Amino acid sequence: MLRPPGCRLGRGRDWRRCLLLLPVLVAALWLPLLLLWLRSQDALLSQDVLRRGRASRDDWIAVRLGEDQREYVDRKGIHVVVGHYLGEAAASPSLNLTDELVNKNEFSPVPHDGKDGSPVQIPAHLQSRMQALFRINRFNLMASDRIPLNRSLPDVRKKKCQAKEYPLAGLPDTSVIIVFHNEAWSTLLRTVWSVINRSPRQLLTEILLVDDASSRTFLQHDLDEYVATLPVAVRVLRSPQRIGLVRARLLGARQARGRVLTFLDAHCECTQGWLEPLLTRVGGDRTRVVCPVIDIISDDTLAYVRSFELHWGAFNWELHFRWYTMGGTELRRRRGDVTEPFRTPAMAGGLFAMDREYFFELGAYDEQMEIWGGENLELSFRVWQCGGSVEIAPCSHVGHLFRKSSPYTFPGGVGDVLYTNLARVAEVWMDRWADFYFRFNPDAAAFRPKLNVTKRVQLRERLRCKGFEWYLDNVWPQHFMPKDDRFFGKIRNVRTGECLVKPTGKGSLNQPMGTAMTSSCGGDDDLDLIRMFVMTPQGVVATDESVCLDAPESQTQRQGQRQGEKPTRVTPRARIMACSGRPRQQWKYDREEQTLRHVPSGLCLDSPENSDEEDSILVLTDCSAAVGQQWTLEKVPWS
Ligand SMILES: [Mn+2]
Repeated sequence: MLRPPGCRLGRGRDWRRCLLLLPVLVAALWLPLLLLWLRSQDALLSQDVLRRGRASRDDWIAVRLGEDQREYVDRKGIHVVVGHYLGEAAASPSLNLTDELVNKNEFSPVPHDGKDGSPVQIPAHLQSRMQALFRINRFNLMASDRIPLNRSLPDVRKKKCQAKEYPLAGLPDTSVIIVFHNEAWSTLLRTVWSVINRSPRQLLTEILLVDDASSRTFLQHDLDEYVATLPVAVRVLRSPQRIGLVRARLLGARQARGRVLTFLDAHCECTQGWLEPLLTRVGGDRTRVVCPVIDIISDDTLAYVRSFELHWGAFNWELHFRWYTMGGTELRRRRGDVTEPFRTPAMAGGLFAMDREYFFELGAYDEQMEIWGGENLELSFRVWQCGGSVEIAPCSHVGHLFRKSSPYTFPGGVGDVLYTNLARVAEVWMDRWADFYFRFNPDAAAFRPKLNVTKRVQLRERLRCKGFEWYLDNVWPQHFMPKDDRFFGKIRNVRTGECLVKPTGKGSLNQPMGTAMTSSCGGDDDLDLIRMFVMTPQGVVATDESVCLDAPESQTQRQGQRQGEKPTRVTPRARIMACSGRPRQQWKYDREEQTLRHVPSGLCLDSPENSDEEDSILVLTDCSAAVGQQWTLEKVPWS
């Protein structure tokens, strides 16, 4: 029996000693639990992941990576993989690559390579060849070519998901549509085989491979011959000219015979049970657009790595897609059942299932969108604002090969293509927030006068879609966009005349975070987003990328509670951190005193005079009349 030392019951007065030991015992039992709880709180906070980049989009996600991918792992085991375009010159796929190399299909599987999603080890003598081949598709082509097309994968689903029954009888069938452009043979056909092997045959009407004008020779006749041998109907649809992702998907969708369209990228691997949750949700309500959880296939080793489930998709002030920690209401709503799909403000875009008729009723895609980028936000806004919903089914896991850079060429230039697409999204769907976008993103604003969006605006009117404000209020209430109910502008310290800025440094996550600081405010016409903040009626001081003014709880509590004891030496520093919706990020602005008071601790945000050399670092001190504690909120017009 467990008994504290020196406490032996049954010996007269010793019961008193036992009683004294009781609190110690209780504390000892609770300590590990408390530590666990604190860690989980920390993990919650650090799950907000995002990255600012000139032109990045969906090719990134928060992941918990395996042993083999040390280079990505931070100390919490969480990180962000970011895909971004290279400059135009660097984006050329033929850079130093001969036609012979590019057109050679070197697929030659080694029986156990990549088994169960394990990483592929390339022998030392092949390393230089491996690096040469890497440039073709911007992933480890040699590793991919060594993995059998039907490799096994781990079942990464939660236990409850694995146990869940999906009666197939009432489910709609689907056409799987895969667009490719100069894809590698092994990744394209591993995608196809993973669909064939892991989808209930009666639900899989066909697989449509849409070739967006690939030039590689093995993707022509060889591919046609190969797919004819497959046990599922697979058709290759070809576009003679490069038409881009949107129009290629439309080409596939128009040919599709299944009731549901399921879009996949050409470098995916579907895991056990991926399809049933998607079709169950679309079958239950055809206005639901349903995405799987997107896991990671490493571009270095082709290892399959499970990613987080509790993220939802949204975007930043530049309209770049981002994953953020799921909103509190949605978290609470599904606390009872982790298998429950959750709603997401936006989808990453590559992988989703949607009722075919609903897809066309809702306006399919904006055909004026070129090549790639922005179409995911366009569809997300349209679905939500026009009466549907976008959700993620946590029991459906599909791996996607994330690259660090794009191997594709962008006819017309990367910037022009992306900004034109995003400008179309803003102009049609975002109402006053389009003005905000163009005002603060001059690169995109240059394309605004050239846009012709008449047809899409007519579509919006015909479908009687709701406004963007409705979307923000109802679909993404945790958003950090400016709005009439909140302050938007610069937060200036009276003593220094400097303004609060978003940290440029990345924390252990690839996210702007760090000590809260001030720096030059710039002129009145200075619209640098680094100095722009919103302050909501709930007292959240937030800026782009969903980061918030934050005060470390442990320090502020020490400061606040130990009054009467000898004063603590720690002066808490204010921080900018992932928005969490927790009280430690709650502030109150007093218009009279011009103070920014941290609600839980009652301390004031201060730019103190004598803090060594770093006098722009902000701290929390007892509220006084100090001029360093005075702040002005300077509104900046945004629409
Ligand atoms: Mn992709």
